[in-house]
Formats: sequence, C-alpha cells, structure tokens
Amino acid sequence: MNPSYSRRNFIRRSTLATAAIVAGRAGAGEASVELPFVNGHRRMVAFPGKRPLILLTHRPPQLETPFAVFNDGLITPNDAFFVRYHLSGLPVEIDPAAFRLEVKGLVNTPLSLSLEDLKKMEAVEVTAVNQCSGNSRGFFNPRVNGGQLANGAMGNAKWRGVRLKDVLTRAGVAAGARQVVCDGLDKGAVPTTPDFIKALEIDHALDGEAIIAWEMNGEELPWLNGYPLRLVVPGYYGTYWIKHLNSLEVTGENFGGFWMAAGYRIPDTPGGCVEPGTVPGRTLPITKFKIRSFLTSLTDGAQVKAGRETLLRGIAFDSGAGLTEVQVSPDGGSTWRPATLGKDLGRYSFREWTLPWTPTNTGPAEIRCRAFNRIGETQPLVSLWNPAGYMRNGVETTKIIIT
Ligand SMILES: Nc1nc2c(c(=O)[nH]1)N[C@H]1C(S)=C(S)[C@@H](COP(=O)(O)O)O[C@H]1N2
Ligand SMILES: [Mo]
Repeated sequence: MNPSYSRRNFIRRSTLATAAIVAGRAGAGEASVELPFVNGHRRMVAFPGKRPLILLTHRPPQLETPFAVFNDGLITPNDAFFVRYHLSGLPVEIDPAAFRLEVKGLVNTPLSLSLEDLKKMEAVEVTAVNQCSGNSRGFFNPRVNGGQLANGAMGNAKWRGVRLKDVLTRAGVAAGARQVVCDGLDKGAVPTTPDFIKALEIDHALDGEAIIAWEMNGEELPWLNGYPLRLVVPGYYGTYWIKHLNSLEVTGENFGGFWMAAGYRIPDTPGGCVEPGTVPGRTLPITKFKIRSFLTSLTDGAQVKAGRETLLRGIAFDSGAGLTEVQVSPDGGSTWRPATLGKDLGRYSFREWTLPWTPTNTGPAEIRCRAFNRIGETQPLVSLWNPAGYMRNGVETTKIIIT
C-alpha cells in the first residue's frame, strides 16, 4: 500500500485507517487474479474502506470490482464498489463542518453551502448504475491504450442527496447560462496536470435527474467514492460523476478544459465507433450509457450437468430509456429465448434476469445474452471499436462445459 493512503490521510475515519494498515502489510499470502486478456495479471489490494479489489493502479487509485460480486445481488456493496481517479492528489483530510459547496458564475445569488445546509433541503433517492466509459476496455481488439479493465468498472447503488436542479434553482440561474462546470477537491501531483473538471449542459443539469449525493446504500459516501459529496448523473458514464464535489460554476460558454475538450470524446458517428484501427474525424463528448447485459451465475470454464435444470441469471441496464427484454442463447447464438425480468428497482438500476435451462448434449457450450429497450436499442453481436476503448457493449459470450 502506498504510504499516501496511510492512517494520517484518513484521519476522520478510524475504520478506514485500520484497513489501510492491514493493506500496508502486502506480501504474505497476497491474492492475485488473471483477467482474460494479455497482461491481465492483477494484484488484489484492500484500500481504506474497501475489501480486496482488483488493482489497476495505486497512484491514482484505480480498483476494479471482481465480477463475482455482481452475482451476489443487484446492489454493489460500498466496500466492493470500483474506484477510479485521474489525479494522484486526493483530498486527505476533510472537516465536514468546514466543508462548503460553492455555487457561482451566472447565478443571481452565489452560494456557499455546508453539508448541513444541503441536508435541510428536500432529499431524494435514486438507484443508479455508475459505469466508467472504459469499462471492458481490455477486451478491445485491436487493443487500445488506457486502463486495461475487464467488466468490473461498474456498480449499482442507492444514492441519496439533493437534486442538482434544486441547488441551481436556489442560486437562481441567470440568463445566458449554457453549462454547469463541476469540480472536486482532488488535484494533479504537479501544477501542470489539468484539473479533473467536467461540464453538464444546462438543460441536463436542470432536468431533475442529476443529484448531489452524500449517501450511498444508506451510509455516508466511502472516501474513495467521493466523500463528502459527489455528483450522480443517472444514465451517463461515470466521468460526469464528480467526486469530492465542491464547486459548481454556471457558464455562458462551453467549458474548454482538457477533460471535456480532449479527453472522454467519442467519434461523431452512429454508435460512436469507427473501423477498427482508424482515427475518427469529428468527435463529441461522451454522454449516455449504451445498453448492456451480462450472465453472472456462470463464468468461463464452469461445468453444468446434462439433463439437470440450471437457473441462468444475470443483469442488464441501459441509459434509463427502459429495458423491455433480455434474450438468452444457450447455443452460441443459434436460438434465443426470452428471460424473465426481475424486480424493477428503477430505470437507472441493474435489472435482474433469469432463465431456467436444462442442457441436453454434453460438451462445450457458449451462452450469450442481449438486452433490448423501449427506444429500440440492443447490443451488437460483435463489439464496435473506437480508439479510446469507450462504451463497449457487444453481446457477451460465456464458454462453459456440459458434463
Ligand atoms: N473528483 C473526481 N471525480 C471523478 C473522477 C476523478 O478522477 N476525480 N473520475 C470520474 C470517473 S472517469 C469515473 S468512472 C467515476 C468513478 O466513480 P467511483 O470511483 O466512485 O467508482 O468517478 C468520476 N469522478
Ligand atoms: Mo471513467
């Protein structure tokens, strides 16, 4: 464990400090995993407030959720939720009494809100998936640069906070407003590193969907998921979900910072893809999730018995348009059967699907699944490609053995 995540940096939270100290004794018996692509060897490391997760980088912390967690339940536990930072200068000490969220720029009344001020406003809850744009990037073929993630840079949680709209309305959005520029407490290790700042279109910020959350699954936000406040932008890729949020600035022009103007851009083409290996012409900022589904009850290499019923189970989600169906193919895509959708936890949540299946012939088998939604979106059989490795959503295949 890197010393910068030691006790002194999590001073408010003695339980986290304990975890950091335990993790600091890395070495003996440390677990590791092999992700299913070249150079997929990863250590499992427990950061403060987290169980051992798949380590991509220490500085900045980037941790992936082991895929088995998604079969345990529809809500991803806080201690298993993935972590992604761009900058190594994380906040190391936050006094909740002194913390302020500044609301400034093109507003009638600039605000400086304490956590108490926010908690006196109307609180709302939403169950929503947070997914990194680069989730599953390690599977891109041809390979692309960037964090080589398997499918664990996503998670589903119940978030509680105030509507972004209500905070902006309290400040009074002035005429000519175009975007809301959102910044958190983290900084680059050197001053030349562009600060991680993202902008939402003003109409989006005022549509009532995004929230400023202080609670995740009934507990205060884990430090590494944005304590004490984070933006939750349902249906949008995680890049907009600013952690340690302490500044909202309403602007009259499009924000030109690095992470909007250069980073997190997708080809301006249908589906945001280009021919594998080619460079796109025009690009746009990434926005909403593509629809996805996964089998969670069986993983590659699993064995099932011929003649015995197996319950196939998995998860699906989209950008909030509304899932209509999940289909499962137990025969490598030759035939597809409708699965049963589970309880609806809200349109931004993971949705469970199940399908009882009795395999007949012994030997290897490929199980596939694909989701559909109200606006006609589904998953391509072959994953699409773009140079940054974003938005992967092709039909997943799980290779099992029937014995
Ligand atoms: N302050 C801050 N917020 C941030 C980031 C960051 O680097 N700094 N990364 C973003 C990205 S790209 C993702 S995918 C999500 C990840 O959220 P998590 O770490 O809570 O899982 O946080 C977003 N919010
Ligand atoms: Mo991300």
